[in-house]
This record gives sequence, structure tokens and C-alpha cells, in this order.
Amino acid sequence: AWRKFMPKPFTTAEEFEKEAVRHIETTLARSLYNCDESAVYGGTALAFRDRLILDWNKTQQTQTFKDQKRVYYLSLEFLMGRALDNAMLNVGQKDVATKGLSELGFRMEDIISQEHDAALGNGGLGRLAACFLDSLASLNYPAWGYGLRYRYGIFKQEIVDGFQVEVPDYWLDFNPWEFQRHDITVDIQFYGHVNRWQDDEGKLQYSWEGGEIVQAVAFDVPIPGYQTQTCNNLRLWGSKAASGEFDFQKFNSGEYESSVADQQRAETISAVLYPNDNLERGKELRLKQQYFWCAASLYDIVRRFKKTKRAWKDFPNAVAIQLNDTHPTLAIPELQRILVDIEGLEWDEAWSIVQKTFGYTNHTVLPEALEKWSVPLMQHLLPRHLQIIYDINLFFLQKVERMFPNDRELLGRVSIIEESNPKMVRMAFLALIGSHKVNGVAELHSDLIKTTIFKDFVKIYGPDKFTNVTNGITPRRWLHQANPRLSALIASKLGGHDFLKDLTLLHKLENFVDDKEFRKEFREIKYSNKVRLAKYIKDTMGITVNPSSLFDVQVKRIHEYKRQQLNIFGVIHRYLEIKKSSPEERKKFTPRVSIFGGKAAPGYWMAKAVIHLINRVANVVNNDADVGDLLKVIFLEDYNVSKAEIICPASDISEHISTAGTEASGTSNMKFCLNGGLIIGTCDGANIEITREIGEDNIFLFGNLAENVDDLRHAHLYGQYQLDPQLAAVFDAIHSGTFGNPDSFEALLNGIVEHGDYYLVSDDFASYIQTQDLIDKSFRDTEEWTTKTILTVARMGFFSSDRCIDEYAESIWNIEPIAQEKED
Ligand code: DL6
Repeated sequence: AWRKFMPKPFTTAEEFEKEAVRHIETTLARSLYNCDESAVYGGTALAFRDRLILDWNKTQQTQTFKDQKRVYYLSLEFLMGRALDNAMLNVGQKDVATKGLSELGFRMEDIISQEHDAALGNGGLGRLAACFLDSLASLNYPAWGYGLRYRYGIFKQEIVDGFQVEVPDYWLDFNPWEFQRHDITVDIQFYGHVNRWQDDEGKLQYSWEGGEIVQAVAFDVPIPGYQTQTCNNLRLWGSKAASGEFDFQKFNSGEYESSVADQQRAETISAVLYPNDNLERGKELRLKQQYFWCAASLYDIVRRFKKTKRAWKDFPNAVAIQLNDTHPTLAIPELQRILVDIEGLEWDEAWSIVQKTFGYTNHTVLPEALEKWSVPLMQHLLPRHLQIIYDINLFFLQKVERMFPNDRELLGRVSIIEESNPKMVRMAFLALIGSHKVNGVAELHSDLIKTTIFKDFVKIYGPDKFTNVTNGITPRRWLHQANPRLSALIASKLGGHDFLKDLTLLHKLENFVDDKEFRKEFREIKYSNKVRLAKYIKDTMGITVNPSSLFDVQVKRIHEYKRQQLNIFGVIHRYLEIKKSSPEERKKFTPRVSIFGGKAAPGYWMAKAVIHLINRVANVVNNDADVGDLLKVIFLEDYNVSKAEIICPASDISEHISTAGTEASGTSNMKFCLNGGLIIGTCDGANIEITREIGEDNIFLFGNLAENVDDLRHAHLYGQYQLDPQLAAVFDAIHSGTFGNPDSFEALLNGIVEHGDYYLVSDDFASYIQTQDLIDKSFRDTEEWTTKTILTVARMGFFSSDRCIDEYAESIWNIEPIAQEKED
């Protein structure tokens, strides 16, 4: 009966205004006469939130009632970005709100930009998780995300004198998108010891006792689907001292500070996101975070299952858990512990449930990113889990020995425990052994894991345990939200916005590739997006760039394998070419703006040197009167999701130039192409499938292939190579001090000249430069360029995260969408 009292979708701007103003005046206690943009953001967000909550409650009720199998996506990172725009577009009421805001005297884009990015992730892995949540809800799959509620997300990057400086990102001052569930708390244990005894039937029993308890508190975030009433849940755990942990004795005796120490220690667990991308550092607090989050999530999942009163063997029919990389691998021994130690199942029965429940996604083959934890650390922090891991390993190795009786080396290679000093737990092996499916994130990567890091396991389990799910992106955020004019143009040709739910419909755009009007509008949209970015650059950096220039963009984490150094060396080469040419020759250059953005992990000195070099080069080039508009170099500070939404639609060419075989997939390559930008790339990650889809004529590939990388590295190590002469000239310019004190860049250059050029910068340099020349030429031919960009957009249908999620649902999770009931 109470449905009639519930808020309804806004049908008019006035209805929206009424709600927004009510929230500003009452919920936020901000008087309208001094109402600023931040208050209006608050009122707008709360007005939309009210609508979302109704769908959210209903979705949770329906999912519980239907009791279909659910997927739980465990990810230590969810790089969500801003929520308001997404919420308005997904519930389909942005137009009404825009009109309402304008009647109140505000512009929608100013209000949207008031929101702080939810930056609980480092890069591709976290943003993929966010795209997956959007697709899961949009496709009506019963799904929850589980993560950590970091009080500080990825740091803010400031560039001071050309150097990266890290500033904490406290993002929670006003966050209308989360709900603390005061009633949902879980006590999480650390340290302590294991008791072992025989029960009355002579069976060995284990219990984990003593140690320290920290409380996990649930914070829920609604995840609205696009044009559906499904609103899924993202549950983030915050840490606090367990009740009863506050030491009143100390407090009463005046030791106030030490009485709160326990509390602070507990809160530290969820305080900060580790800012490493593709790099693991083995810190105890990180392991604590991982266990804290896995244990709280599993407790929650098991509690929900137990309410259904189904038999344990039914658990994998009700629950699928996807491990986003190895970070949540402790969930495997934790579920085994719950089933054996607490629920009393036999080991084998429990293990079969565990294996059927988990799936593991691998996102990297880089050795420095593969997680290993020291055995002594694990023994100290999680003594019972270490025992369980040893038992899992024992049974696994016994099986291997039966299969390959005389191969002792094989046992050493596949053991979960690495016999080093100290011994280490290899998390990827544990994840693989405890899961029924392992997937890579692009075809090449999925092939590589089978021939490199998991080669022996293919022999043991057979190839069917391994599969590929090529990554994707949500077209709602990365086309409709980031590039509304392009989305509208496409809709006008395709007869509506259905392509946002089925991206393969974009192929129909090919029918318009010769349509003059369409081509003109398509170009105009790109130009206006470039004007918007140029304005942003002017406003934030004071540098004027010409929007008619070719915008060449590389935005992503700074990492040697991603090779921003190759790009900046290429820029220096271009600069030297311009400098040595006559005024007449200069007219032949295609004017370019080289735009970089991305954060370096705070302790990653080589990456920081690359940022420094880019900024030094920018300083020289941008102030050289000989160069003028022919070349500008921009390093955009603090690259994040909301900046990506401005940058992606404004690029002509973007760079995805990792050493072949190192970038698992990449997803920004997809974002740029979907927005009518072309790419220069190596045959790596998803570039290969992008080429297959859009055609070789529409992409600029260069460089050595993955299959040649080992031989080339070998040649470097034995001195059988010559530094590329054009690169040598670039190094000479750096050494001569053209870009400031060359000592700052010594390590960077030495890595190439003296230490084996592990990322093969020199080997790929000539082909990179040549390909850049081709790009210049192609860009000057506006008609040819326009055709390429339109065909690229038309052929990107495969790269929707909806396709990805359907593949996971069918081949790994075995889940079905929940049919939507029509509202009366
Ligand atoms: O799968 C998402 C994303 C890929 O697109 C990138 O190519 C890959 O580098 C990234 N991997 C990681 C690995 N980090 N860890 N652990 O972020 O995943």
C-alpha cells in the first residue's frame, strides 16, 4: 500500500526543482539566498538518489525472492569516477534536470563538475571493474561488487617544477552515494594461534584463537543500470575497532592518546589505496587489507546463502565469485576454512565446493606484478590459512605426482610454495588451483598465460580450464556521457539510442560513411571536443594550443612497459627535425599537440624521471619561437576518470605503444576508438583484436612482435645490437643539456644504452618514427582521415563491456539475468 507514497520519476523540470530545492533547504540546511554550485550539486544528487534508492530496494528484494544464482565480483579497486551524470543518464532524466537547473540559474556542467571523483583504483583494472558493474546492472544480472572503502583513494598528482608531487585524496567530505549499514558489521580476526584436537569420533579439528579483532562495517553504493529498474549493490567495507576494544581503563586514567591507539590502528586498514599499478610491494598492511575484505565479504555471502536453508552442495549453484586478479585470493582458503572448521564439512567435499565457486581473472604477466607473500608473514598474520594453503598444496602436488611420477622439477615449478628464502606463497597458483576457470583479458594475453606463467598448469588441468574474455568498456559512460553530441548524431542516423544497449548496431553507421552532411557533422563534433580540451588546457595551464593541430594523446599510468619514454623521445626527434629545417621546409610539418597524462607510483623512480623529462621538454618546446604551433607538449596534471571523459573525445591519435607481450589488454584504446580517434599501437593486448575488427587500414601499427621479444632481449644482453641512430641523436640532445641538467635523465638513458633496453625502445624507434610520419600525412588528407575515423566507430561494437559480461555469465558464472517486471 505504501507504494503510492514513494517518489516518482520526474516528469517536469519543476518537479525536479521542487525536490532539489527541498534537499538544499532541509537535508543540507543551505539557504537558497546564498546557494552556491556545491549546494546545488548536493540537492541535485540527493533528488536523484531518492529515485535510485527505490529501484535499489526493489532490485534487492526481487533478487532475494527469486533466489537465482548471483555473481559476486571481488575487486580491491573500483575506479568509479563521478556518479551524478551517470545516474541521471541511466534513469533517463538528465534533460529534465538540465532544464530545471537552468531555471534555477545554474549550468548542468558546472554542477556535475562539483563532484569529487570516486578514485578507488589505480588504472585499467579498477576502471574495468567499474565498467563491469555498469554492464551487470544494465543487463539485469543479479550481481554484487565487494571492495574496500578507502578513506583516501589514489593520490592527487601535482606537478611542481616538472616533478610529480603526491597529495592525499580525501574524497569523503560529502558523498551522497553511500549508505553506511550500521547493522551490518563483521568481526575479522588477525594473528593468534591454531588449536588442534580430536573430537569424540577421532576426527582432527582445528580452531583459530586469540589475536586481534577488527570490525568491518558495510557501506553500500547503488549501481543503476541503463534504462532498467535494476539497481545493483556495491558493498565497500570500512574498518573500525571492534566493539569493546576501546580501553576505558586507560581512558579513565588520563591516557587518552594511547586509549584511542587501537581504534586508529584498526581504522588504518581501510585508510588508503596502495598506489601501485602492475607492481606489488609485499607490505603487511596490504595483506591485512586483503584478508579483511575477503573475510568480511565471504561472511556476508555465506550468511546470505545460509538464510536460504539450501544444502552446502548447492552453494556453487547459488554463488559465483570472481577474483579480479590475485588480490582476493585469500577468499579461497577462507571459504575452505569456513566450510571445514566452522561448518564441519569433510575436506574433499568443501574443496569441491570451493573450486566450483571461484573464477580467476589474470590481468598481467609482468613478473613484478605477480603477487607473492612471505610464508613467515602469513604464518604470523593468518596462521590457520597458512595451514590450509599447505594442505591445498599437498593434495595438489600429490595429484601432480600421480600424473607425472618422475618429474620432481615440475613439482617445484607448480608448487604454491616457492622454496626461496624466505619461502613465498605464489598467489596466482593458489588462485588458479582454487578456481574452475582462469581467464585472460585479451586473446594474445590469454594465449601468453598458457605458454608462460601457467604453462605447466595447462599440462595438468588441460586447456579447457583456461579461457579468454576480451575486455570491454561501457558505452554509456564512454560515449553517451563523455561525448553527448556524437551519441546524438549516431542516434539520429540509427533511429534512436538502442546502440547504447547493443553496441554492435554501430555497424549501421557504415551506410553513412559517404554521406556528406554526416561527415561534416562528425568532423565538427571532433573539432568542438578539441576546442573544449584546448580551453581546459588554457584554463588550467595557461598554454594556448591550436585545436586544428593533430591532437596526439597518451594518457595512462606511467610505466616503463607502457613506454611513455618512447613517445617523448619521438617528440624530441620531431623537435630536432623542426629546428634543423628551413622556414620553407617547416611548412610541410603537420602541427601537433602531444598530450601526456598519468600518475607514477610514488616509489617508482624511473617513471618519475619520465614525467620530469616530459615536463622539461614541454618547457623548452612550448617556449621556442622557431616552433610555434608546429609542436606543443602538454603534461596534464592529475589524470583521472573525469578528465578522461574530456580527453578521449578530443583525440585524433592516441598512443598504445607497450612492448609487445606486456600490456594484457588496455581499455583506453577502446575508449579513444569509440570516440572517433585513431590509434598508433604495437601488436599487443587488445590492439590486435581492435585491428581485426576495424581493419588494418584504420590503425597505425608498428614495432616488433611478441614472439620476437625474447630473442631481441637476448641480443641486447650480448651486445649484438646497435643503438638506433635517430635515437642516438635524441640522447645527444638530452646529454648536451637542451632539456636541463642531463644528470636527471641518466638512469633513464642508461637503462637503454647500458642495461639491456628491456623494453626494446631502441628496437622499435625507427618504425615508431616512420609510422608517426605516416600519421602526419594521413591527417593532412582530411577526407581520408574522416573515412578512417567513421569506420573505426562503426566497427567498435565488439568492445562493449556488455558483450564481456554476457561471456563471463555464460562461460564462467553460469548466471541468468532477472526478467524485468513492468511497473503499473
Ligand atoms: O584488464 C584490465 C587491465 C588491462 O587492460 C591492462 O592491460 C592491465 O595492465 C591491467 N592489469 C593490472 C594488473 N595489476 N595488478 N595486479 O592492472 O588490467
